[in-house]
Amino acid sequence: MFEFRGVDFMDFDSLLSEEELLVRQTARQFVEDRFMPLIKRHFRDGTFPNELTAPIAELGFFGANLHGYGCAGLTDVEYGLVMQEMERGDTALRSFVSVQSSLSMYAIYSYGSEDQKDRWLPKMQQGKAMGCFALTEPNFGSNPSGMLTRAVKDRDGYVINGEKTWITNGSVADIAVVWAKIGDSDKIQGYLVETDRPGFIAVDLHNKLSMRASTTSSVGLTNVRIPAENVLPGARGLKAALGCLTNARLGIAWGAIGAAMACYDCALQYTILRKQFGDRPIASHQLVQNELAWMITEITKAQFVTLHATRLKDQGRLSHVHVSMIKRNNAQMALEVARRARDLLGANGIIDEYPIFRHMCNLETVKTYEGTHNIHTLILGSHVTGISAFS
Ligand code: TGC
Ligand code: FAD
Repeated sequence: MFEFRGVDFMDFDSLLSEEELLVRQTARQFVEDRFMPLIKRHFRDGTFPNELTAPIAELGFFGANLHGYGCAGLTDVEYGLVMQEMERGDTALRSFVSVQSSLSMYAIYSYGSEDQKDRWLPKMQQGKAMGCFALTEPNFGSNPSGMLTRAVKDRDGYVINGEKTWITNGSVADIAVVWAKIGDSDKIQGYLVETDRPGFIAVDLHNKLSMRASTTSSVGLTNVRIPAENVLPGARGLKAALGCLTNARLGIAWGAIGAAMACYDCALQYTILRKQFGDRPIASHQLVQNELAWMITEITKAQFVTLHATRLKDQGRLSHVHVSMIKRNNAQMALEVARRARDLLGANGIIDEYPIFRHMCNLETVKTYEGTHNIHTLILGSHVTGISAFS
């Protein structure tokens, strides 16, 4: 309904290069022209617009900050700006791109053999093969080190048994990055499992009230045989899986800013137009201005800290604890912006003519996945005190 103009209170754009501004504009235009006309229907129907896979690939957004294998080789800031614009559209769109790029392709890129990279990365970049990242299990979410899935050495490969759940794009994927324990040991290893192998089944989870436009599946692995060359040679230990999460969490931090911008922008425009108590716009009331002032302050703080963190990553100086701080902060910030924006629209805040309630529902997931708010609190707490709350 409203045209999105971007949110820049403190000349944030002056910190971006011409190339970064161009990448953001390209992503923004794509979301505006191709995605926004579709999202309301897909959110209602609980479906993802799969026809956008090819255009997303053509724009170079899959694996955009990886180098070689046909990937665009964007900087981390450019990639972050793409994530921001995708989630300004909907979290499902950002998840679609980031599970493919930051989790699945990144796992192959960082831990795969040259053969694995040559086989999968060009196809994934072109959107001709989709990936998923299967870590979470029904009884092991925040604590993946307890996972029950096992890969047992067979003559010429491995046999995998286990169950994974809440897997984004599980039923869409051609290739699954599956994390499993080796034999009887507690050692974790990453494996590539083609989803057409006998014994692999993905069943979609329906009736979600959040992320309705995202495909989320449970994955069963029953005696799934894979050859030895499907082991991701560098993906040893939970640390390897956590490395992928660090990579994706940075994109989530950028994405949350996009969702917050969409909610703020909508609430600002609405409160200026909406009149109550005579001819005064509701934006003229002090209590309403208090909400808008809070939102623009929090969005602006998040923009600057996230940009700084991402420049540190480009320089190889970002730690996973820094990433925990901004994922935790930005997800919570965006959720709170969405809740306050929803309130400012009154009854109109609860219908899908406006994007706010949809973002608000999605952001409940953003607060939970890729490490819950509590888990990131404890990662930070452990770092600053030197005392782990996990053990
Ligand atoms: P812990 O002993 O703390 O760590 C084991 C080793 O890993 C290192 N490490 C990390 N390395 C890179 N990145 C990170 N984020 C890391 N966190 C820890 C650590 O230094 C250690 O190294 P070393 O050399 O000393 O061995 O491991 P723990 O078992 O105690 O677990 C810690 C905990 C709870 C923080 C971790 O398990 C965790 O982050 N849990 C949250 C689980 C999670 O985030 N799951 C996400 C699933 S994927 C998903 O949600 C996708 S949604 C995507 C979408 O749709 O967009
Ligand atoms: P739990 O771990 O059971 O946590 C429940 C509550 O207990 C939370 O509030 C948590 O913070 C709290 N809690 C747990 N332990 C502690 C503690 N030690 N101290 C304090 N509080 C604690 N996973 C994948 O592997 N791949 C995917 O692609 C993927 N996509 C997802 C998509 C969606 C839409 C959703 C909702 C989830 C997805 N997930 C995926 C799973 C996600 O990563 C997990 O849901 C998340 O890690 C939390 O695990 P859990 O849901 O089992 O919650």
